[in-house]
Amino acid sequence: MGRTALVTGATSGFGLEIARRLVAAGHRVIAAGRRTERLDALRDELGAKAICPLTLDVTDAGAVAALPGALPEAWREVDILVNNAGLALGTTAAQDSDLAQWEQMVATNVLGLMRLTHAILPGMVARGRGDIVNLGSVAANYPYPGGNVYGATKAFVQQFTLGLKTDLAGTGVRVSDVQPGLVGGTEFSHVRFGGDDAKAAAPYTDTTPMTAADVAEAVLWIIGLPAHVNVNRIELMPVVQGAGPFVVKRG
Ligand code: NDP
Ligand code: 8X3
Repeated sequence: MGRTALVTGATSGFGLEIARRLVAAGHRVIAAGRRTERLDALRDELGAKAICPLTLDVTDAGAVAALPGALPEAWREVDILVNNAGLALGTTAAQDSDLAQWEQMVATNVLGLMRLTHAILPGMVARGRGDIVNLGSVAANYPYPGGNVYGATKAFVQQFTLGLKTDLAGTGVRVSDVQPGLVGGTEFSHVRFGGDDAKAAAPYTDTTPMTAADVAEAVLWIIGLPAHVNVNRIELMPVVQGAGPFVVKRG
């Protein structure tokens, strides 16, 4: 039977692909993001029975705390929460970084994800079932130059997921951290480099990154596993990627 999912960051990239695939698999989706016109377009594309658009800035603590009560009555029992909304800003060395960018990454990737979970989790536990899938990153596991706060936010996602897993043991609620590496074709790099198209394209030039479809496939696999199986964390890289070398300054 179809379940009700709430996908944050459903206006673009992974979230949009995950929303489409959830609907194709027979579920219905509360599609959340700040760009209302894209959410409305998704509802028009897939139908109002399949998509409930939710204009939501995950950094708005009050709006998140009002969930799920602020949702239309028929959509309040969220079975699947995909905490996908997130961003990286810049690749500047820590000592040269913009504090406002750091704060926005923490507000979105850490506080937003944490607050969404706090709002939705009690209902799942009361119903004895539910799936929370958090979008982490390989950046949680492998530091790279200029990845400082972004990587730290994704390390939070990993540790929070594992902490939730411990608390939720036996409740029927599952929780997973999906950690992709290089993925092209989303707006991630465009956002990271402030709309500079040349810089945004560089990481994907002359190579074969993963796609949003690859990540969505993993998410659908996780939630489709038998109810007694929990994927704690899963790391995905394209074949062309590997962990970087240590940085050694000489001279
Ligand atoms: P996109 O930039 O394509 O999508 C990001 C989504 O997050 C958008 O839908 C955006 O919606 C939403 N979002 C950003 N800020 C907010 C906010 N304050 N409130 C609500 N929604 C917000 O990126 P991806 O699809 O590539 O990335 C999705 C997730 O996956 C992120 O958490 C990212 O860190 C992670 N990730 C990405 C990788 C990659 O290489 N692409 C690799 C590993 C992890 P809107 O602007 O409409 O609000
Ligand atoms: C996004 C992947 O390598 O740009 O999380 O940090 S990376």
